[in-house]
Amino acid sequence: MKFETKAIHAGQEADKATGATIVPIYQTSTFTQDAIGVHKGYDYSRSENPTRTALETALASLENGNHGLAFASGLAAATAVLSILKPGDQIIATDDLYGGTYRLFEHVFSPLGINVTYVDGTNTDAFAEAITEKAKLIWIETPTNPLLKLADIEGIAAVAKQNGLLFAVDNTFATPYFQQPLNLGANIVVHSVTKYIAGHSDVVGGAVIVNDEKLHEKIKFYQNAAGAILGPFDSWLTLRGLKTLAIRMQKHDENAKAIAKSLLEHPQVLTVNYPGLSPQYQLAKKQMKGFGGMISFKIKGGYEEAEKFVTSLKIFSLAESLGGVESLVSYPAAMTHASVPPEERKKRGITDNLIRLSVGIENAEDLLEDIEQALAQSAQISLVH
Ligand code: P1T
Repeated sequence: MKFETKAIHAGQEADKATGATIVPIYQTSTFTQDAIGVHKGYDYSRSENPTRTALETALASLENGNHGLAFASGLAAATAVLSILKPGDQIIATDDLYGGTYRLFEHVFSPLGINVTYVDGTNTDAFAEAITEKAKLIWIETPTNPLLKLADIEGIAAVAKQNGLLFAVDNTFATPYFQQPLNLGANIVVHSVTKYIAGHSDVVGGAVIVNDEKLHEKIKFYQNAAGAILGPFDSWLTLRGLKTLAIRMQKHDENAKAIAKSLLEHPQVLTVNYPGLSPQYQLAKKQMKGFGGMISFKIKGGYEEAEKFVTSLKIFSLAESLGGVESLVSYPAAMTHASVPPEERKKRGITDNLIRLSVGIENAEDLLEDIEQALAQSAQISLVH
């Protein structure tokens, strides 16, 4: 089966009990047993729930993996992966990351003795150079949040393999429609399903997809033992969103291409970060089937110009998150990456004039017009300065 068909059918057979064509929301905490320990495969919804199983099966299928696990958020999914580490272990991670992932590394796992070394993810050799005898896991985002930098998945997978490390890829920005890290040698794929996978800004959820049986067993054990599972209704909403992932991603991609191009040509814009216009374009072409719907750019000026731009937009909402059908704008320094200390932000290029767009699937001309008028408003501030 091809991607579009799997998104609609994998794990989503007609309901065995009733024939319901669409997977029902099994809104139940527990399952009645015929005798002690005799049941129909489900006993308690933290351990397993049929609606969640359908989603987990579908996600595994789309990432070309053997096993999927769904969690209460993207960060809960990341936590479940990190649970396989022990005090003293080292993680090597890309230095451009979602601020919440950085916070999880620095303020939850680092105090437990799990240390993270950050490297420039665009430089594959940097991963090899950072490895100590304590290294256990390489963790990357590609494209990264918020600077849309790329890391070479195949190259880093080779480094991980040579050194006996596990390799996890947060595939939230690209989605399996555009990039399939397990096919390129990664061991673990992580998602914030809150974003493109669910796609309608109405669910917070996460997922982990793996091939290896033992790894699956460990993470599934943690899922049940720690309990941050995705509930039945959120699993169902995510399944519903997933059915249109392919067609949504095509439109996100088409709209973002048009917007990135127009930003690049605009005198009020200094730089544009977008895989399709990046110095890493060849790598993007090699490992991605499309560039996605995310763009970040530096506006001429500083905080005031950026603020004027984000508050002048009429169609784009000023909001955290990304990947929904509606366009969003965010200001990383004070929103998604506020948990990264100011000096670290500066070092990493998350400056006061950086703006991030999650380009939705509205009409491209409407979006271009909206950006044009907001840039004109921002230019007025520059004139005053
Ligand atoms: O919000 P949550 O579902 O827990 O997912 C965390 C997460 C993980 N990985 C990436 C790449 C992410 O972008 C996120 C969440 N990001 C935002 C909320 C944001 O606006 O960037």
